[in-house]
Amino acid sequence: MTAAYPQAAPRLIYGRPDVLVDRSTHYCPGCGHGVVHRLLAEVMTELDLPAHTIAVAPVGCAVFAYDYLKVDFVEAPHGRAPAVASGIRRVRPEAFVLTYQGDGDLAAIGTAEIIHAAARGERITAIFVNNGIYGMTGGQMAPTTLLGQRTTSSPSGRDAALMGYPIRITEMLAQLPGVTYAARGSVADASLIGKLKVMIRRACQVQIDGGGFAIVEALSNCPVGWGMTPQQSLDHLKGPVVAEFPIGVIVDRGTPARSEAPAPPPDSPATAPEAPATAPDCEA
Ligand SMILES: Cc1ncc(C[n+]2csc(CCOP(=O)(O)OP(=O)(O)O)c2C)c(N)n1
Ligand code: SF4
Ligand SMILES: [Mg+2]
Repeated sequence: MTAAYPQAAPRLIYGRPDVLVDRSTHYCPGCGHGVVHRLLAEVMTELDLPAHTIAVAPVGCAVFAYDYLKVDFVEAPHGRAPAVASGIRRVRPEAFVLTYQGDGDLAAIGTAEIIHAAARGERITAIFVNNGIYGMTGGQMAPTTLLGQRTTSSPSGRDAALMGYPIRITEMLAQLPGVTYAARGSVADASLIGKLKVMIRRACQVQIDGGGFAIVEALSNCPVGWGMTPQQSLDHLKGPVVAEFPIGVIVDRGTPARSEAPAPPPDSPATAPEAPATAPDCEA
């Protein structure tokens, strides 16, 4: 006869958030997009956001994000997610508005849209997945491609004299007073993924608290576009990629009441110049 031992109640230590659809994705093995989807699903669930969320999907490998996250989605033309999100913000002031873009999408064709959405201090949360390449279209050079990196459109490696330098666009955006929060994390290992989640959570909380534009750049891997195994691509992320794109919070201006004007940058005059008493003559 076997003795009956008391059984401890099962403790769930890892589960799939309901907002993450239970299906296979189209992403290549080892791709970082799935990790970022997972973090978003966890954060949205923890902050009770899915029912109030309107997300904007990019054109790029994450174009099918709407098939994997169970929230309302709008599909934007390539690069235009911040403009679409700004429109959604105006007609649905109560919604939680999220954009998801790759580096070709956000830092190349959509440069104007992201800069002006940030300058306006749009109350949206932007997730920027920087894998240093145009993944979807076959691995062409992006503005974030490293110097020396071989791509299908820089087969001998990116040459600064011919192709310019990589753009740290998150640092550029962080200078704008409309940007409440800007940070860069990475999917390179479990510890960094945990830190990236904290950043995504903060970027979502900023919007909930009535702050301005919030952006998190996630350094991600594209093993196929980089011509590497998944493990090699993670090592590459931790080496040359992070050397060019440092990880950390770039700015966190807190979340002032919406009625307060955003703080002026440190080197600008404290007050705007006064408008002239009379309108200048405008003779054509
Ligand atoms: C207006 C327009 N221009 C160009 C394209 C072609 N195109 C589709 S995805 C893409 C680049 C995607 O790269 P990225 O945004 O970095 O996303 P990834 O696939 O790397 O995640 C381009 C140029 C398009 N679909 N629409
Ligand atoms: S091409 Fe790159 S970014 Fe696109 S799914 Fe494959 S690994 Fe991911
Ligand atoms: Mg890309």
